[in-house]
Amino acid sequence: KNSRRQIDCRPDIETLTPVFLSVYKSLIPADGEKDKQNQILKSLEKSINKEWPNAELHLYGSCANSFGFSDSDIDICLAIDDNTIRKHDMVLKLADILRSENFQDVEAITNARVPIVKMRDPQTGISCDICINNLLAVVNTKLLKDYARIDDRLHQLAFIVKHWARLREVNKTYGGTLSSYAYVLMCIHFLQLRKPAILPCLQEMEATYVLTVEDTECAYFDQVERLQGFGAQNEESIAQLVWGFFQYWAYHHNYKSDVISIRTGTVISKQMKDWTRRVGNDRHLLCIEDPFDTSHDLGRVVDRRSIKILREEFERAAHILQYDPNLCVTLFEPYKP
Ligand code: 3AT
Ligand code: MG
Repeated sequence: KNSRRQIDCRPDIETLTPVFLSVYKSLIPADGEKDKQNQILKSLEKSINKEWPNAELHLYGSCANSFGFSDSDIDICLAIDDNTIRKHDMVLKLADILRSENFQDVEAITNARVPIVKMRDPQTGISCDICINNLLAVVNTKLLKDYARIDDRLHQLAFIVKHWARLREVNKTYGGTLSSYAYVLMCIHFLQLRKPAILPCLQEMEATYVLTVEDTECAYFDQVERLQGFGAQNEESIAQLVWGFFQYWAYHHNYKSDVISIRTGTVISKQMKDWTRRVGNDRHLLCIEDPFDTSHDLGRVVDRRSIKILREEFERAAHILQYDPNLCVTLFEPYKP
């Protein structure tokens, strides 16, 4: 298919860097956001410790991995060592506790892959999802945050991609498209594969952080302050990278055979993972390996219908980035059915 051929980037690409940077800046949360989050965490801790004195709360997801917008929800993990009560019952009990402490819109969601309690903090109006003992998510949050400290271009690219995905409505796992977490992994992977590389592969380096969570060993090099300037050999601007990211997912990714893996810093084969056929609801049409839970394909939610939508959106974005003079408007134009 000749659409696979390498095409040259539009000649005026550099004029777009300031435009992308201003979009990026408009999405970064203000300084006060962190204080609000910590305030919620404190009041929650107080309420929960009455019932479970040994419970600890951890922030995870975009409020802690540095990839959050100012209006992102807060994801909280309740860590508790108690084998006497099932997770399902714990979620129900947690919901009761929060209701009695006057948190708003409290709702226990027990039938999800990860059971959670949803609620809203009355003081700040911020919505929170609270899960129980999901420590792998706390560790992958730290990994993303550490990657973000190596090169600013990851932060910029991921914000722009997340913003695009949200407006184009391809950021809904229940609709068969991808989670924010999956998009950030796609950005990390893309920057690991630039030549010269903009990001290293932290899990292939000497491990300075090691933690075993539910029989999974999580190990990687986390002294990222020692990697400042890692990507300096590569001078690509954010405009070139956004262009390249969509070119890759529109025309160069091999959907038939490849799995992207930030754990190895390469693409690996579906064959090797035994992700070649549908098993249950997992179809493996777009494969993204979780960095720690390596049996988990973050693209598992993608089905026949949504893969088509996703690929059309990648192609749409690539086309706009290549040809559209008014690109910032069209690229981020809200999806209209
Ligand atoms: P938003 O800004 O809320 O869209 P987020 O990074 O908080 O982005 P999610 O709310 O989708 O992303 O997920 C919250 C965290 O849960 C992110 C990641 O640490 C973890 N997580 C999400 N999906 C998965 C998954 N399929 N496997 C493992 N961890 C996941
Ligand atoms: Mg979130």
